[in-house]
Amino acid sequence: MINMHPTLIMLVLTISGSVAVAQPPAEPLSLWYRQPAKKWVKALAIGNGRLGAMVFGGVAQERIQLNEDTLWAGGPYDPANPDALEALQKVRELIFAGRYREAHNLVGQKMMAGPLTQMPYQCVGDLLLTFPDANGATDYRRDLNLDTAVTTVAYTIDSVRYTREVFSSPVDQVIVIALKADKPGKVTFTAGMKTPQKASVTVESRNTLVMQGVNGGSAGIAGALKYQARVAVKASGGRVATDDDQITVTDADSALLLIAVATSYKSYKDVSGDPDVLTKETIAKAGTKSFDSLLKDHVAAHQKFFRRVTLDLGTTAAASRPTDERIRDLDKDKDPQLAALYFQFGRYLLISSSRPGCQPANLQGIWNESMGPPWGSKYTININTEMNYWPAEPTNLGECVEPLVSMVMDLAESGKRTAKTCYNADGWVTHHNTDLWRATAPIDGPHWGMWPMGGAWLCLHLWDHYDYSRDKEYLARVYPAMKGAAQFFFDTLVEDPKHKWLVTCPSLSPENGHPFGTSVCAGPTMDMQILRDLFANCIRAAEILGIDEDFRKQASATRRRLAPNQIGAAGQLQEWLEDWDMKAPEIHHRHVSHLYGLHPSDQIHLRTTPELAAAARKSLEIRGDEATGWGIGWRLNLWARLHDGEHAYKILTMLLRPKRTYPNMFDAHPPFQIDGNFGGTSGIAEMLLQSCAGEIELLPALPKAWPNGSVKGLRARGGFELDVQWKDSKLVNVTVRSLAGGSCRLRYGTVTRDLNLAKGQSAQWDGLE
Ligand code: FUC
Repeated sequence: MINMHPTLIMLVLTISGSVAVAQPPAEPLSLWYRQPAKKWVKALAIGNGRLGAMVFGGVAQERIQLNEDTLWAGGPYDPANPDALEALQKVRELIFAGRYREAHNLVGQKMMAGPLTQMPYQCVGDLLLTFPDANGATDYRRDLNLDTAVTTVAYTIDSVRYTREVFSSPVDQVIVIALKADKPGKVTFTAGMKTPQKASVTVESRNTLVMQGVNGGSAGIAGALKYQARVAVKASGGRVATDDDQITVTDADSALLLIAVATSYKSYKDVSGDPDVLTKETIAKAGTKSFDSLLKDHVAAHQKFFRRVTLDLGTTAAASRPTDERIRDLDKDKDPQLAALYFQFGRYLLISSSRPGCQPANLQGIWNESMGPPWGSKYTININTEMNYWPAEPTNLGECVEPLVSMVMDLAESGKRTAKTCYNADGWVTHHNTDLWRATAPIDGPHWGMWPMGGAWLCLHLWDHYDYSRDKEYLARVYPAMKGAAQFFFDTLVEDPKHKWLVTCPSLSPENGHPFGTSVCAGPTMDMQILRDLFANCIRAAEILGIDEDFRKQASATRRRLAPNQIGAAGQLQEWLEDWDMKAPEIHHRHVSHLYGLHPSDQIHLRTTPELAAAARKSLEIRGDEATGWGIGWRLNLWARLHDGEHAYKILTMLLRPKRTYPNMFDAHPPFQIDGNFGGTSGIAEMLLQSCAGEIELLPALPKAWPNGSVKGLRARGGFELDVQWKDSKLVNVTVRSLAGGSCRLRYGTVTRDLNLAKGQSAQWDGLE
């Protein structure tokens, strides 16, 4: 066989008059392919925040794999271990005596949650559409248009052009499938459903498939949810026939399918919802609308968020090739648009998995085909959930943080019980994971679970949402949760006998073992950094709200006594209280927890703390570039904060290669984990604009590979929106709009410009003195 470039094949076929190979879609912000997906990581993801699907695009059979974001295993439960409190003092003594392994064992025996694992996120099942005699398809293409959030499958059989459009509408709360052909009477298929859940499938009213079931139990916690998926089939022309559990449409001109899914979940304490009523109502309402009006409303709701940011990093011929080939050939082709596509895909995924009113994006967003997904597809809050939300504020998707904020408000309630039961402390605490039921006790085992900082880290996102919006009403609403997180540490920080600093104990530097046979220790660097942010943000919030003077004083006094960042013998930022870094068993560990201070925090910054920044750089070099998908995503953001555009670019390239990016652009931990996508999106934004350490810095880590380009609509702290344009690797112009009124300092290299803008006012700058 002659090895011909696809573009050449297209040309030959075009000239010969029969175009059998699909052309690229008109919209450049599209993922597209010339064959159906055989594997899940090749299928295309759609979602309205709550209701998700993976669309495979098969010709003989379409598989639409469905998810709903409250269909998790189990039911309301409280896993706090009542034995924990009794062991706490002894554990602390063992740690301060350097008897770490004994402390580890005691934590394992007395302090871990019951059950030891949390509940997994699970799938709804599949809608299967079977097309008889669908052989010999030509000109096949499936694509996902990021600008409209619609996925389309199109192919030709016997001169009939078939198209299938699928989207998940945030307006009408249904997944819409339109099946069309360009000749009348050509749409014939059978619709059926299957699921690994305990459920049955029946046909109702001659045109509706109904799957109803209950969720599974896990680790001894019984399933407490009912769920229902309802598929209404409407054919234009032709005939509709049913049997027990299938609907067959024959010789129709077109067909429209609406899918509604609901569970009985109302809150982490209340599972009294009625999925039967909910899905019926949803279908009845959506069923009154035409396909065109469903589509129009869906696209408008999506574009309201998506179109706020545009990114141009330049385009080459590679951009017209199918997405899987571009990822495969990244090292051969010059393809800057792939990075822009990845950036926008991350924004698309956040809009599709985290709309207001939904659950936050979990380890897989909302996309999961399994009953027992990796790590339960939960909320791992020692990095992964936070990383999911890194791009939200900077890439102008502040509304998408709302589900995370709601979850933190729940945790502030459920974590109160854990704080009292396990530590006899006021305030609230949550450890390294949580789930739909807002479980807050330490899980999995001491090495991973004995980390009381998850809630404190999440509070950074509560503050950031204020800092980017300057919405005081919102701040007043979330402030009690921030304060409660701080109060827990007032009651549980202890004095480290050697230095007399205040430290967490027991704790650990997430998942990284120190040289003494466990990770369990006192006062790891990351904890101290998180607490410095938590206390500082509480103080600022209380000042803005004009309340809680005594609490502010206490926060400030406690903050001053925290263990400081320390530089070790290798010139590195120490990960622990003692200089253990070079003796730790895994010096190339995926987590880079002690670099939290450099990113996402700005406690360590090239300009304000240059020595610590150099030490952080050293730590990063020692850790190395290779890591899991999210590990690479974090490194990308860190190199951008170190203003090393070339190194950041190298790391970004590692993220985009097939080893870390599946053909459908999902991040490969491996397996699929969505945090790497979001870390990548955030990292690209950080290369172009940073809003930290009191300034807005333009093009701080621009790599040589992107000499010309522009980005419009990025957000900065203080309620600013910026458009930045550059040419020959130099800033040409920046437009700053103030959405809240206020001052800011812009920086380009060594040059700064101070601005004071009224609400709604904008200004321009060319970066020159
Ligand atoms: C943390 C990480 C793993 C994985 C899991 C979900 O435990 O260390 O790599 O991402 O979360």
